[in-house]
Order: sequence, then structure tokens, then C-alpha cells
Amino acid sequence: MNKSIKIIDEVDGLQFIEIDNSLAVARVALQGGHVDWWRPKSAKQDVLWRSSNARYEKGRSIRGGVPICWPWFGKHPTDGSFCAHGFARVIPWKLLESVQLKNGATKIVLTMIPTEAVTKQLTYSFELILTIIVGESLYLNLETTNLSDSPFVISEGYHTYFYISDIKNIKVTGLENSTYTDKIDNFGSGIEKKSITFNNEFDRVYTNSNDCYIEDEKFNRVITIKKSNSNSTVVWTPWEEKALAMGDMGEKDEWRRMVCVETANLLENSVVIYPKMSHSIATEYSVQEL
Ligand code: TA6
Repeated sequence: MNKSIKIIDEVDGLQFIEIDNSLAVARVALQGGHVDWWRPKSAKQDVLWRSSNARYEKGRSIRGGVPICWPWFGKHPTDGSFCAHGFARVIPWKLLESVQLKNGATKIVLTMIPTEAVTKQLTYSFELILTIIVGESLYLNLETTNLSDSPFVISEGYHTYFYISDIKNIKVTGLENSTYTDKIDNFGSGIEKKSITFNNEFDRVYTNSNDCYIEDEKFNRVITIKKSNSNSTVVWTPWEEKALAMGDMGEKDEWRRMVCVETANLLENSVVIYPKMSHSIATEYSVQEL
């Protein structure tokens, strides 16, 4: 086993992979293939946000880090009894491989283990492989392969929670001139004219394949979100009332210190995967000084 990684059993029987190399520390829950922690050693502040009362329980998603939404994003298109954002984030994955890279980063490769209950929710068979590279940047690549004889459609996304100085201090750029669908405005659409600032609940899906940036003057930094094979970006903050109602968004004001900027493919950007073909969506997070 690679020396920079350690498998640990923690609360409620959840297993984690801990990674500690010369460049960064990270933790990945095998439930959900969920990076619940990553911090480059050079960073002055945390980069990912994780709720102080995140639930570490079998079958529940962890509030923070990088939840994987697959094979549908948001509500199931036809059956509301299926779990929101798909089942990939709440079922077991297993480690296939870990490699120490020459630049000091650590690469791990995971595959999802479909349970009997979730297999019943699908009409097709598939393979899902998640590659994570932990270093000065955090890289994720999710590859879906169609093992059936007919095409199928998925929506997907990295529902990533970023740590920020305060929701009122930041702006999200890279989405100017993109078309959006606004969940708060009854799925109305529009075109984003400027960089995004926040003074209320915000939940929009953008049709966009550009890289995005979270500019945070108080932290004197920008978080760069590189995207590959992703034609949607979701931007979300629950604001106070919804955050307090959710029960796992941390103490009173903790929600102010996070924003979700999600590399995704959904709505009209959902992906058709043909038999024996694969599709990959990738994202990479890094931090620069402003
Ligand atoms: O990505 C934004 C969103 O779909 C919001 O509408 C919001 O409800 C959020 O995700 C959180 O979803 P979750 O199922 O993790 O509580």
C-alpha cells in the first residue's frame, strides 16, 4: 500500500481513506467516494467547507466537501421517492488503486459498488470509476461506461462546498453571458449579465463550459474551478432560513462561510451514453493569490 494513504474506520462504521503527502492532506469517505476534506499545505485558509454537524451515517450524504451527484442531479426525473441527487453519494465505493505520483501528489481510483436496492432503480448496467488526485490542486474525474445494449441518459455533478470568508464578501466569475435556469424563480430563465454577488438565497443552473472563479478579497485569494466535459454549472447558497431548517448546516452562521459552485451536466446538458462507450466529467480546484 502507498505510504501516503491510510484506511481508517470511524464513526458509525464508515470507512475513510486518509491521504497525507508533501503537498496536501485529504480524506475520502468510501461511502459516496466523497472527498470530505482537502487542504493544500501551502494554503493559508481551508479551501473546502464541511459542516460542524455533518452527519456521518450509513445511507446519508455528508454536508460538505465534494458529494458526487449521479446518475441524476436534483430530483429523480420521474420518481420523487428516489433520493435527491442520485444514489452515488450514499452507497459504498471501493478502492481499486493508489499511486504516488512523481510530483508528490497521490492518485487514488475508486469504483462504486451498486447495491441490490439501487440496481432496481435502473434499467441498465454500467461501471462508474472515480479518479482523485490529491496535491497542490484537487482533481476529480468521474467516468461512466455503458455496459448495456441500449443507450441511457444521466445527469451528474460535483456538488462542491467551498470555504469563503463570508457570502457577502465574495463574487463568482466566469459565468457572465451564460443562460441560467433559476430554481428560486420557479425555473425561470435569463442571461447572467455580470459576475455573481449574493444577498439572498441563490440556486441557479448555468449552461456553461467555462472555468469559474471564486474571488474572495478578504482572504486575498481566488479559487479556480477548472471544468472538462461539463456544460452546466450550479451555484447555490441556502441563506439563513433554509440553512437553519436543514439541520446539518452547522452552527448559526456557519452557512455564511460556504458557497457551492458545481461542475455538472444537467437539464438540457444531460448526457446520452451509447453501448460500450464511456463519458467522463472532470474538475480541478486550485488556489491563487488575488
Ligand atoms: O445544487 C443545489 C441544490 O440542488 C439545491 O437546490 C439544494 O437543495 C441543494 O442542492 C442541497 O441538496 P441536498 O440534497 O444535498 O440537501
